[in-house]
Amino acid sequence: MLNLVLFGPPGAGKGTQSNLLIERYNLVHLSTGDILRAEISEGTKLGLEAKALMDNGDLVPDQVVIGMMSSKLENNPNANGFIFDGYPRTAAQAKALDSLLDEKGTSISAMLSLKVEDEELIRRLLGRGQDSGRVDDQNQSIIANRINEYNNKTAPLKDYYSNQNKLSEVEGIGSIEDIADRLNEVIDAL
Ligand code: B4P
Repeated sequence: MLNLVLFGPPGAGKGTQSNLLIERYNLVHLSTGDILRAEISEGTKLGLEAKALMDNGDLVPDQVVIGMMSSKLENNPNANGFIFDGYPRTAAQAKALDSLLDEKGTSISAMLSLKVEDEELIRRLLGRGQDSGRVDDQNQSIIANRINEYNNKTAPLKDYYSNQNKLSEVEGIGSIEDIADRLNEVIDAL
């Protein structure tokens, strides 16, 4: 199985690139952000709990996202592999993912980490906020909080995967096609 963690700060292009990678490598796309937004639009209890945190740019509690991911993996027993987009975001989530995959007799193949500086992230997210209706994309202080959460809780995961020799850093500035080519090159060499 090919199991990829697509990593990077908010606005790095994880969702954008995931859509291209799932086509090329025939993978199942699991985006915790998308799954949580679906829960919100369906008005579930979980969605109601997550909404206030997400609108503020805070992370949703680990036990919520770990449980969600576990059931998504159960629901896709015949997948060729997965793209984990926006997951894991904390050390506890990374450990839980390793255990879940281990139970299925598989593991993470690589972490692809997109590098984009803060100024460009803010520009992209405010741009998306103009037509997405996403509350967390519309306000510069919420975006700053998301970047802060990323730097404090999520960025250290690069060490977690680097210690397993699984980290590849990829330049995330340029055209969407050029960035896709860079990712494909890393994946094809795995
Ligand atoms: P996500 O949905 O993961 O939101 P994101 O990080 O902002 O998305 P992404 O990084 O995929 O955006 P993209 O670059 O594609 O999470 C939202 C919230 O959910 C979190 O803040 C948190 O509250 C919660 N959450 C999610 N997962 C969680 C977890 N595991 N644990 C706890 N909480 C969790 O797109 C950005 C924009 O850039 C787009 O408009 C795109 O068109 C543009 N763009 C992309 N590539 C570009 C390029 N090369 N050049 C120019 N623009 C580009």
